[in-house]
Amino acid sequence: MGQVKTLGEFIVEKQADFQYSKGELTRLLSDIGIAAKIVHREVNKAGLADILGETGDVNIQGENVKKLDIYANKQFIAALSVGGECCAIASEENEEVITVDNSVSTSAKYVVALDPLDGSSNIDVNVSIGTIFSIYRRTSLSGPGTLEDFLQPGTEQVAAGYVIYGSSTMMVYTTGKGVNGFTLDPSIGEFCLSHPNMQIPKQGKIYSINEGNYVHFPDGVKKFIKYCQEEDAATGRPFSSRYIGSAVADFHRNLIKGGVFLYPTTSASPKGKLRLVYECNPLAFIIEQAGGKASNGSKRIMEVTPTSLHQRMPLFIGSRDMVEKIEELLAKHSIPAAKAAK
Ligand code: AHM
Ligand code: MG
Repeated sequence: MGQVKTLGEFIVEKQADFQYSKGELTRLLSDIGIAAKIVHREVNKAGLADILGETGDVNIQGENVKKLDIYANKQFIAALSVGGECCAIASEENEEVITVDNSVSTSAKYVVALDPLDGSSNIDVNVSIGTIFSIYRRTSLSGPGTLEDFLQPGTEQVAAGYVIYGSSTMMVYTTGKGVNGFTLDPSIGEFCLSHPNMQIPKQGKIYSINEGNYVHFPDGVKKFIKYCQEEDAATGRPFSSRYIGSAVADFHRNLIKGGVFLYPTTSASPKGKLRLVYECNPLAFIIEQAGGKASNGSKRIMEVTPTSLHQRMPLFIGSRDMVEKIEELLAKHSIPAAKAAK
């Protein structure tokens, strides 16, 4: 076996890639790694402890909050607040931006947006869940960060990543120079580089969508589903349908094997379900760095300027050829606004 490279070693090594880097991003990523290990520990014993189950509270999205969501939220906020590199945090669990206001962080350059524990419907049933994060350089000049710091298009992301709490726990991230994956070795408590330079196949054979919503999908999406189910030797169709219902887990599988994840508009979620700032954008940054594509159906996800923190967006993300096929079918079968209004 070759030499093991830990996440800490890797991050420090890569610091040299950034001119003028003073190590702030290095510390920020390390802090996220530490919080991820703590959340991993709790997720792994969730079935044993009284931590499992719903608190009865409803979060700002109107969904029931599970206890582990709250636990994970606290851990990430604590890790990012004490590190001194982050001047504001935005979380799916908090309606407002959390400003980090202490003597160290008034000079902090970065803001972090995150979904501390995504895949809430899978927490209670021992199915993979994840954390998603996105790091921006602040646009405000000094003091605690502001809402505006988070309303930057995804193209401005400095780093983004996710942690998947699956059959093993992994952290996958990018700083805009490719994508690398680290698997947690619980025996030594370290994330170890296991998936260097991850690349998604240009054409995949998996499509991931909650097909129960079929009747509510736009026609272009319905056509794409039928396209995936047709027989065609040249493209290897029919494709496989795989849907876990945790965006991180569906994304991670498709990143490795090739495939596409779709969360279109539905009548229940007319603007899509996933959140632009801390779900769509970080995954979009990763997929592009891995050679794939992320679209809202007509536009590159990372070029959409957010107008609010918890804004939702349709998401089509994965292998390049598959996302382009969806865009083509949506363009062909969408009803022009004027005609639809009649
Ligand atoms: P959450 O933030 O409440 O966990 O919701 C996001 C999740 C994603 O992980 C997943 O892709 C999607 O919701 C599944 O939604 P659905 O149950 O409608 O298929
Ligand atoms: Mg979520």
